[in-house]
Amino acid sequence: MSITSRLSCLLFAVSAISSPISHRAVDGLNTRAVAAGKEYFGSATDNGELSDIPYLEGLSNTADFGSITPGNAMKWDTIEPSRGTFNFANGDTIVDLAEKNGQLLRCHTLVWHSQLPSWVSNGGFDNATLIDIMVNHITQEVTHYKGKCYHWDVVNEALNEDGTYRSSVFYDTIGPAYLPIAFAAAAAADPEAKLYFNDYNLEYGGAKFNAALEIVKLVQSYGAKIDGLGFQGHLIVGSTPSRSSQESNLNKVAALGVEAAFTELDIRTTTPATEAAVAQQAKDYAATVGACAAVEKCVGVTIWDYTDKYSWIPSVFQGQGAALPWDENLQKKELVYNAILEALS
Ligand code: 9MR
Repeated sequence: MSITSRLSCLLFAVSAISSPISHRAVDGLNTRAVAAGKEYFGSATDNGELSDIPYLEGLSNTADFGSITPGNAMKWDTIEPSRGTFNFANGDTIVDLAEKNGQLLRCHTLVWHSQLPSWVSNGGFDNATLIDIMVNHITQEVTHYKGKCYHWDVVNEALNEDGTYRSSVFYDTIGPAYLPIAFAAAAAADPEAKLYFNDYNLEYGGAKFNAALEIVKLVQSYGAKIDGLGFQGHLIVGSTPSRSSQESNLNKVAALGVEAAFTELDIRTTTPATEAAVAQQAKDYAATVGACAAVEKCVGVTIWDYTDKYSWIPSVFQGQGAALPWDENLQKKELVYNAILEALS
């Protein structure tokens, strides 16, 4: 343990002893993040998990989580499964939970090629009609959640790995203008929400990251509001970029006058995880969270659920997982958890 972290532990212990019990600060990921000048440390969640009471208790612990993100409840296939029919029930459940717990909400996501109903992707709409459909979807959803969403992931995963635009019904029909049109519609429906473009594999720098910076500039050039770039942060143990290179990426975002956040952080490994892998994972979490802590414009970190029990990884990457700071039995991985705490100090 470093001298500074020993000092802060000592100071915490002293202040805990000298404070009346009712005012004793509880140390956790979110309280540390806020003490470090960040806006929150958060977790994704999903409706099906909320009946798991021990899970729910952990998620609702605001010492660790000051923000939650619906993993699926606000996606197009859930919200508007057929044209003009809106189903806000699952999203409302997550909103109510955040309100009850006093947590912020990162709302996710309005325009994405995936989890998009086929009436949109295969509708054969012309440019003007698809713009109407997209703007209507955004307007209805953002208006429904007006005042509830601290952040909105307005457009998700618009890029290929080489930095070209991903083919999707939106890009193929409307062209790159679908991005500023989407951001303008979201801003009109809720001027207070912070609006993000969100994508994965931006953490490595390079072509995809540079293209994400160009998207920020594109939206700005249309005069539409964009507030932030979301780094999803689906990383790999042992291949996570260094803290300094992640800091340099975050500084490039800040130079465009917008903020940044890690929006879906998890760091996967081969399962079962070896002791060496967990030790490396702790360092990789520290590199990423530490980079955010060091750059003022990085406002917060969200992990993509907090426990391996509900991680998406094993279903998509066979033989991979153990990506989160809590294990499948909802037990904290002390090494990883403490490394994040320390990175926030
Ligand atoms: O966590 C989500 C999982 O439950 C869904 O099955 C999956 C379907 O695509 O989406 C997951 O969340 C994704 C997020 O919305 C966007 N970035 C990648 C995430 C992991 O797939």
